Amino acid sequence: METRNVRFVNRCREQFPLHRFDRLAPLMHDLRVIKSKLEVEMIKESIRITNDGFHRVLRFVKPGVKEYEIEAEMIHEFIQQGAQGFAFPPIIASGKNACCLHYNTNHMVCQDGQLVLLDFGARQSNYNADLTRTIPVNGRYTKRQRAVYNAVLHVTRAATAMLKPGVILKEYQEKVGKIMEEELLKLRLLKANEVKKQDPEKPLFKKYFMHGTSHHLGLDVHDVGDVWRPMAAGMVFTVEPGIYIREENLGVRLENDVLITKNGTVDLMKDVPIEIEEIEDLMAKGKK
Ligand SMILES: [Mn+2]
Repeated sequence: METRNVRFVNRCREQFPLHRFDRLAPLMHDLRVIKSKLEVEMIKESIRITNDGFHRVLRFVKPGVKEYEIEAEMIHEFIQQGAQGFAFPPIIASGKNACCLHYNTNHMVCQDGQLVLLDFGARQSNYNADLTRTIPVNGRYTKRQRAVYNAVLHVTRAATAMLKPGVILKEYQEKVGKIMEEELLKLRLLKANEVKKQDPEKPLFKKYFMHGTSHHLGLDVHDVGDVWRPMAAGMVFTVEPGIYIREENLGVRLENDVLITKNGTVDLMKDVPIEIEEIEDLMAKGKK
């Protein structure tokens, strides 16, 4: 069937036979992956508002709050600051809900002793932030939660350091998998002898870390961009490893947004608390 678009293209070709016709999308995608200075400023502003929302949540969370009440705290901060709203439907996942990757019904009660995973971001001027933090409902991480959290934090930092001009996203993803594998061995979630004989096409770490580490960020949260195009200065990526242990009703993910430059990676979320001590301190202050 001849669609409206095809009719339009044919008419253009007839009327302007000497013009060159190309698809616009690939050209736009190419332009969109490299952010201008102003675009980076817009992303930073969305991140700043997102960080304010996170601080508000740190003061608010305690046993008995509902996931949707946390969502309401976030949107209150965003709208109050003139943002357009959420960059995407936020994930507020307490306890085992964190193991369900796209959980966003946000209807459960946060229980004492659980973690709550927060994956959210503000959008303003059409540019998005994409943040994930995993915080303890009662303000203190347990020993096990700490161990898993710090494993994820280690992978986040190692992965961030790997992002630089020339790197191919697909190859980077494989290297991140190796680092995650080491962490899962240390946590005794994987056994060394089983890892040794694993099928390289189906590495065992995927049981606990089953999604990609990074995506482009910009006008879309999952912004356009060719995954085979080498990284270049001006690209903005998320870094978001996670460990999800269904047997323990425990899931931790951390996510920062970073800018690639000629002289290394700039963590656009360096001001957003991520260390366990910072988060526990801020949560304790909020209770006073
Ligand atoms: Mn993301």
